[in-house]
Order: sequence, then structure tokens, then C-alpha cells
Amino acid sequence: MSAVELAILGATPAFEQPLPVGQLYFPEWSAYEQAMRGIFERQYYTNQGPLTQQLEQVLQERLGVRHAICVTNATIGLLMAADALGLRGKVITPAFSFIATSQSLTWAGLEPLFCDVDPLTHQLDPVLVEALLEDNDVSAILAVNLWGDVCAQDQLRELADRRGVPLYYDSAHAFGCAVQGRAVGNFGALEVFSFHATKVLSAAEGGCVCTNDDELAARLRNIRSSYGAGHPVHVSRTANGRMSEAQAAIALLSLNSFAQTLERNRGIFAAYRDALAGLPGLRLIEPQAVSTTNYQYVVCEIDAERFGLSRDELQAVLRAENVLARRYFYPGIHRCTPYDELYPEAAERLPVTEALCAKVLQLPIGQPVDVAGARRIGQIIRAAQEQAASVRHSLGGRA
Ligand code: T4K
Repeated sequence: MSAVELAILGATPAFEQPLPVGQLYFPEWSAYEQAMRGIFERQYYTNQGPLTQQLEQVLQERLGVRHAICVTNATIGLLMAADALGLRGKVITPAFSFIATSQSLTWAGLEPLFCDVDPLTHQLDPVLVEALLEDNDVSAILAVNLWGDVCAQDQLRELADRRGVPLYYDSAHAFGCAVQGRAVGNFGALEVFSFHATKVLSAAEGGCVCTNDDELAARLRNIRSSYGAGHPVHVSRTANGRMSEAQAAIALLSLNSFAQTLERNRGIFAAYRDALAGLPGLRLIEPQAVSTTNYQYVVCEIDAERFGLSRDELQAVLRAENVLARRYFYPGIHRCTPYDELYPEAAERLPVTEALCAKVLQLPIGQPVDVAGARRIGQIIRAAQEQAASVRHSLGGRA
């Protein structure tokens, strides 16, 4: 029997403070204060200020991309992207993503055409994309680079080129990743990063659209706002997608310590890998296609039959220990408003997404947790499996 006593069975929680998922980078207070002092001295809050310009410059250099266009958040960036690409009709996209991916299409007057994902990597399945491309109404592919990994990019590019539609990426999970040494940000027509607080590069709230296409960049800048628009080009709609100076200040500080963040993440991920090794019914998702990952997330699949507890039961065990594990993504986008009513038949076409939504669990990584914490979480999960019958009994069908 395991020496670990579980909080769900009456023991004291393993962690005093709740451990959220998400990177949650916070700079040193003194560095933040200094950056804010600069903003106050310049009396310049937003509208493509000097810090935003500096951030764009640094991102372009680091990623080796011609244009890094900073925005308020990735959702706005994706929306602007759909408009700048001049899309119409349907866009092939996964339902296994955060709802913002599809909502960006809906806001742009487009229709998401949901495609299933690969059961091993969780990325968009190119074979299924090919079949959906037969629909004449399709005007683009919006792929999502998930979990610090990337899609089958070569296959997707080949399919998109053959059909003559743009391929673009929601890369909210993939900042800092590279494919054969080439930074993510350089693939497809454009890529959109999120700099949300939960992401590996944080502006507290923010994002960036990267492209090597000068024309597209000009349209994106003009859609974003007249500030920082560069040379005027015709666009039919404009928005306010500006990044504020306070956001840019945090992003610059986050970039300064990015190498340490990655190193820290790598250590935590390795601790989870060791701690969870050999557990029947638990599969840790490891990046496959990238040469560098950001370890932004720790994602596991729980096979209820083999593990002995369902994903939801294990989540309840962890929550009792103050580990705020998340069912991420749950439910699939096709089951969220308005898509559940628009496409009631979608679930049948998305068996892998359906299965993943029932078994994927996200564990904490980033600043809230350290290597010792990851090991402890691994011990809790192991103990939960060993004591599955008692856990189930204590939950009494609640999870
Ligand atoms: N595409 C993909 C594939 C995405 O994953 C996302 C966003 C987007 C597009 C859109 O990017 P943005 O427009 O957001 O830039 C979070 C984030 O809000 C969202 O950025 C992220 N993905 C999404 C998957 O997760 P929630 O609602 O799950 O976050 P929330 O508030 O529950 O936070 C997670 C945990 O962190 C909680 O336990 C609370 C804790 N937390 C959170 C924040 C913000 C803190 O302790 N401190 C904090 O400051 O959406």
C-alpha cells in the first residue's frame, strides 16, 4: 500500500496554496516598477509606443521573421488574420482547441468546418483535412499547433497549396518552439501567438501575429489600428487590436528571462515524466514534431478502464490536494454555443476529439510549481491508482 495519504480520503492537502495550471510568469517587482516608471515619465500608455515597437523588433530578430505585429490578445489577432486573408465561406479547423480558435472565424463571418485530430499527437489530421477540402466552400485551413508541438506541417502545406487556399496557424501554445531549428512563427501564411498570463511568454494579456508576407503584414497593421499602420493599404474594416505599453513592458521582461523559463519548464516536465512512468492507463503527451519545445503544458490522457479511475475522478483527487488540474479542452468546441446547435451532427464526425475530451487532463507547470511539486503530484497520482477503490467509494459517483 502507498505511503501517501490522500486528502480526498481525509488527510491534509499536499499543498497549502492552490496550484493553478498556467505559466503565470511575474517579473521581479523592481524591474516591473522601473518599466512602469518609464511609461509614467514618457506619459505614453498605448498607440504603438516605444516599448511595443521595441518588442516587435526583438520578436522579429529572435524568430527570424519579417513581421511581428503585436496585438491585444491572440483572439483579436486571429480575427484580424481571417479578415486580412480575405476569407469567405468555410475554414477547416479542429474542434479540439480553445474556443477562441473557432470564435475568431465566427466573428469574421466565416464558418468553422470541424476536422478531427490525430489520436497520438492531438494535432489536426491531414488525411481528414484532405477529405474536407473537397468542399468547394472551403477558403482556408486554420490549424492549431498544440501543446508545445506542431501539426504535420509539410502535409498540410502540400494540401493547401494543391487546393490553392491559405494555411494559417493558431500557435497560442507554441511560442519558443522550433522545427528543425526554424522558429515557429515562420510557417504558413501567418501564425498567431498568445501572450496571455497562462502562456510561456507573458504580456499578462497580449499576442502577436507573425508573417513573412509584406502585403499581408501591411493589411494586418492597417486593420489593427491607424497607429503603427505603416504605409496605408486598403482594408474594409479596422479594429482596435493595439497592445498597450504596460503589456509590452511585461512581455519584454518575460523575454529577458525566457531561457530560464524554458530550462525550468524542462526540469519540471522531466520530473513528471519520471514520476508518472509506467503507470497503467496514463499517457503523458510528449512533443513529437518539434526540435525545440516550450513545455508550456503537461497533458495526460487517462484511460479509465486501465487506470482504475476516470479522468474526472483523478481530477477530484488532485483538487482535494489543492492541485487545480484542468479538463483541457472540455467540452470540445463543437459542443459549445453556438456550434452545438449549428452542427448537431459534428460529434459523430469527430470520434477522436470526443474521446480526448473525456480523458485529457492538464497538470500544473510554470511558476506555480517546482520539481519537488511535480514529483509530489506524481506520487499523488500513483497513490490514487493504488487506492482507486477507496477513492471511488469516497466520491460516491460525484465525479
Ligand atoms: N488559441 C488557443 C489554442 C488558446 O489556448 C487560446 C487561449 C487562444 C487561442 C486565445 O488566446 P488569448 O486571446 O487568450 O490570448 C485560459 C486563458 O484565458 C486563455 O488565454 C487560454 N488560451 C485558455 C486555454 O486558458 P481559462 O479560462 O481556462 O483561464 P483561467 O482564468 O481559468 O486561468 C487558468 C488558471 O490560472 C486558473 O486556475 C486561474 C489561474 N490564474 C489565471 C490568471 C489569468 C491565476 O492564478 N492568475 C492569473 O493571472 O482560459
